[in-house]
Amino acid sequence: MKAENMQSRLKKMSAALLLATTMASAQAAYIESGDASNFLASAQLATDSLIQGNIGQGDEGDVFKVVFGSAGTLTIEATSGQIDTQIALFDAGFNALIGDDDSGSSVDSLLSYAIGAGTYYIGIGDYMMYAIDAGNQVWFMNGLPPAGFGAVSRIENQTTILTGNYALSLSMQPLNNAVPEPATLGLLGLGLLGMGMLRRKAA
Ligand SMILES: [Ca+2]
Ligand SMILES: [Ca+2]
Ligand SMILES: [Ca+2]
Repeated sequence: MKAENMQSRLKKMSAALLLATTMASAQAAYIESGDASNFLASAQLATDSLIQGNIGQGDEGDVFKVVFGSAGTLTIEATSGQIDTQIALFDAGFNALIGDDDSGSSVDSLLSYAIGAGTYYIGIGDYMMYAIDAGNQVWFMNGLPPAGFGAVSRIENQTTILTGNYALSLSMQPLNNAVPEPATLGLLGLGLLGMGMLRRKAA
């Protein structure tokens, strides 16, 4: 092999290696499309457990629709470094479940909530964020909503806001449903049956 050829091959190999490394380190994310609505009914469907968006001037907040295939403890962590994040979780019926302002690092938000499988909505904006229900009651999106708070129509910022990018990281604990799937149960059942047969033979 000519030295020239060898060099060109090495170049190609290192380029391929670089690409592979980049692909492995780049986490998939759902990127806010334009400006996500602050109304729950017109929320953007986020298809990844990492959501990246932006709060611009005049942006009342962003709501994302997320769908979970199994039950578990959902943890939502907001990180920004630019805005003072405030987040809240809503169920499929638009009921407010829980919100958080500053439980994360610095003024970032962090919350955990036990959920069932299904559709949920996550709202985020810059402090101070309020959820407004169909009866025009307002809930400051921190802690649990007051009793009797109805279905939420929108989230809204009611002061001058900071602007900037944010990331929402969603994680479920357990990651997969802890209940064994039917196929696993079937195999387990066969194994137990086999053990029973072996015992009978030995007797
Ligand atoms: Ca936005
Ligand atoms: Ca928005
Ligand atoms: Ca905050």
